[in-house]
Amino acid sequence: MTDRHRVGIVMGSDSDLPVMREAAKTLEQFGVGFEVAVLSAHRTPDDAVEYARTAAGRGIGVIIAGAGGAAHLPGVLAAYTTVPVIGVPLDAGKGLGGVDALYSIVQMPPGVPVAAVGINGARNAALLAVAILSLCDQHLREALRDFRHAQAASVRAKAERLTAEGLPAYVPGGGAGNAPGGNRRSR
Ligand code: RP5
Repeated sequence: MTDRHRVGIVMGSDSDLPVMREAAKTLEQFGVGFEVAVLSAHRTPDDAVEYARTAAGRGIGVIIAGAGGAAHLPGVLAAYTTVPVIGVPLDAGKGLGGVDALYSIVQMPPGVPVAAVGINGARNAALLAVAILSLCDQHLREALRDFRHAQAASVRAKAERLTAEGLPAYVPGGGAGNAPGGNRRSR
């Protein structure tokens, strides 16, 4: 990680951490510094406003804000800063499966935009943050390009193995030796 915190990862509850930590892991992969905070638009509104007002002064270039339910956090943060905000709609597990949060985040009225990724899309939010920061950072731009090349190579390798082994023998992710759930990942 770099010494500077360039991304603010914010979430409405610590119960959002299992999903939002994917954003942190992805930023670590690119060596992008970040800070993490739990703030709620409803439960700690003053703290959320203070966070947004002071973000630019701390050198934060992008805010990733995850929230579930009636997810107002990304919009409230965006209202108090011109730092770009990427909203991550979360499936809080007790509402409408994340569609509630998706609609809350993606349907910002004109004037104060929030970029929205898919439900639980914390990794994509981080990749988008890297892309935004890379506009003014050649090193990061090259790292993002290398990541895309490596990702493409990984997909091609799987396609080649599928062709070589045939459909009945092919096991996504490489077979039984993988960690649980590993065969679902294509990254
Ligand atoms: C939202 O309410 C949070 O972002 C979280 O996704 C959801 C549930 O929060 P907890 O009741 O688990 O604290 O504000």
